[in-house]
Formats: sequence, C-alpha cells, structure tokens
Amino acid sequence: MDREPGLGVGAVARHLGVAAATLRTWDRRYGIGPSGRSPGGHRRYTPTDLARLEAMQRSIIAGAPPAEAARAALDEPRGEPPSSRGHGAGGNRVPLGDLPAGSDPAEVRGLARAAMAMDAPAMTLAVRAAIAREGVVGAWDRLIVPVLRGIGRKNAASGECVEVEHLLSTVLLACLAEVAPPAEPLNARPVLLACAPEEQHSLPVHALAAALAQAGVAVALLGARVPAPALAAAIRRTGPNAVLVWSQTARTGDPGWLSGLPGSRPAVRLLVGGPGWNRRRLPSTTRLVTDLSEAVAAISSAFTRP
Ligand code: B12
Repeated sequence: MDREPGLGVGAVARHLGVAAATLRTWDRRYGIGPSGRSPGGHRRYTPTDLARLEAMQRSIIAGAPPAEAARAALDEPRGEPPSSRGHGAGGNRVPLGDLPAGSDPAEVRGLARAAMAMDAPAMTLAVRAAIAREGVVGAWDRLIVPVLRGIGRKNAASGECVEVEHLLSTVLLACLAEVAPPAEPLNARPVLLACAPEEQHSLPVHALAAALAQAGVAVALLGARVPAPALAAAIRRTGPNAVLVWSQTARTGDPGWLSGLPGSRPAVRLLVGGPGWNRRRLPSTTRLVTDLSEAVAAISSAFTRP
C-alpha cells in the first residue's frame, strides 16, 4: 500500500484528525477531494490535495463557513490559507467600517461571512455564543449591529443581499426569542413594544424585548407594522407602564399620530427609538432613546425589586 502514490482517505483523515466520512462529505459537497489515482484506479490524495484540505481546515477553525473555506482553498494552487493574500471575501466582502469599542473583529467578520454564505447554523452558533458570553446588549451592540450595518451598506451600494438580510434576520429573531422571559418580573403593569405603522424593521424591538427579559422586565411585544388604532387599543386594554415605538425608515417616521394615543392612569410613558423618526416633529410627551442600553435603562428604572 505504501508503494502507491498519494494517500488514501483513511490516512488523510488521521492526519487531519477528522472522520473519513467528513472527507467524503467535503468531496461530494464542495468538490475538495482526491485528484490522483493509484495504479489500481483508486482515488488518492496528492500533496496539493492535502495542502488544500489543511487550508480549508484552518479557515474553518478561524470561523469561516465550510463552503467558503473550501472555495478559498480550491482557488489557491497550493492551498495557502485565504488570509495570506487577503483573499476570500471578493464579491462577498461586507464593508464593516469602524467597529465599536470592545468588538472582536474576527468574530464580527465570522458572522458577516456566515451571513454572506447563507449558512444559518454557523450564524446561529455565533450569535448564541455572543449572547451567552456578554448578554443581549453586548452581543447586539458589538457583534450584531456592526454586521447588520455592513450588510445594509452593501445593499445600499449594490441593491443586492436582500436575501441575506432576510436569512440573517430570521436567525437573529430565533436567537433573541431563546432568551427566556423573567420567571418573576419586576413590573406588574406591562411594557408594550411596537413598530410604527408599516415599519417592517422589527429586529431592534426584539432585541429590546430580550434585553429587558435579562433585566427582569416582562414585555408584550407587538412586533412589526402595528397600525395606530391597534396600538391605541392595546394601550387601553393593558394599561401599560411604558410604550416604545420603533421607526427605522423615514417613510414610517412621521410622528403626527403619536399624540393621538390614549394616556392611561397612571400616565403611560411614551418612548420612541430608531433613525426614522422626524425628530423636529416628535410630541413633547415622548422621550427619544438612542441606543439599546439607554432604552433598557429608561424602561427598567421605573421598576425595583420589592
Ligand atoms: C435587517 C434589515 C431588513 C430586514 C428587516 C427584518 C426585521 N424583522 O427587522 C428586511 C429584509 C425585512 C428588510 C427589508 C427592507 N429594507 Co432593510 N435593512 C435591514 C438592515 C440590514 C438592519 C435593520 C436593523 O435592524 N437595524 C438596527 C440597527 C442596526 O440600526 P441602526 O440604524 O444602525 O441603529 C442606530 C440606532 O437606531 C441605535 N440603535 C441600534 N439598535 C437599537 C435598539 C434600540 C432599542 C434603540 C433605542 C436604539 C438602537 O444605534 C444606532 C445609532 O447609533 C438595515 C441596515 C441598517 N443600517 O440598519 C436595512 C435598511 C434599514 N433597509 C433598507 C431598505 C431600503 C429596506 C427595503 C425598503 C428594501 C430592501 N432593502 O429590502 C425593505 C422593506 C422594509 C419596509 N417596508 O419596512 C434601508 C433603509 C434606507 C432608508 N434610509 O430608508 C437600509 C438602511 C439598508 C440600506 N439600503 O441602506 N430590511
């Protein structure tokens, strides 16, 4: 057997420390397999094949989704890691801009890459890990928002990636929904979270719901595109302590209707958030909150553990 050129799948599997079945899957799925033949006609891994697999494995360990790691390794004649020539992003590069203080650039790039590869399991792992490590506020500010903004920039520049926005949003909504509501909420009266009428960008209110859950506050999350009469009815029915309305885009940011919302006894606190609002026209009874931690603090400061 040693006299045959190249390596068999078992030897390569042992060398890389992966299962032989994984190598067969990579071959079938990503076309990264043995290119040589033994005299007997069996497929054999050449040194170049092995270098490519090593490069692919390094990229996966560094956070790249397997499909992208394989593509990059196959593009390299000798299987050098993609980072060695700043390659690998190409048309898939997400313009991430300056990252907020405390962001881990490798982690942000990893989530952006997983998003561009439409690799939902990899996105889920990255987001779950960040929420577990630093809580919803940290994960949102330092990992999720930079990636959302980067993909938004890419969309603004090219009109592309709407499908990426959709899949990433689905993953984020699922991860945020995994945050359990507080078993013994601090608040007796509810907190209502809603998007302005016709506003589909609901991720920030889901992030706020999850962050408030971690702060011990229970919320009623009405979600995207809440018609003004429906929000008014919800206020009358629940007598909330606070209401926050989100507007992401100028199209939904005319605040004229806000002053028509009912007050309740004791008075409901009306907060607004999001870059869509026409700030000059906001009613004086509203408070504009500008980031997630400010929103959590503004809402939860009214409640104290008895
Ligand atoms: C995800 C996303 C979607 C998802 C939304 C899914 C969902 N359930 O939310 C989907 C795919 C549905 C979608 C659809 C559309 N989208 Co869109 N989308 C986005 C994206 C990538 C992220 C939105 C988001 O959650 N932002 C939250 C944070 C990241 O927003 P931010 O403005 O940076 O945050 C600031 C503050 O708001 C604050 N902040 C951040 N988080 C929080 C949380 C709280 C509680 C508070 C108080 C403050 C706060 O901090 C920042 C200021 O320092 C943005 C890009 C972007 N930059 O936002 C585009 C973006 C908002 N979308 C855009 C557009 C054009 C659309 C569409 C019209 C067309 C399209 N591209 O598909 C449609 C239709 C939407 C509609 N009719 O309402 C544009 C809007 C342009 C504009 N200025 O009007 C953007 C900016 C992308 C771009 N092209 O530039 N979108």
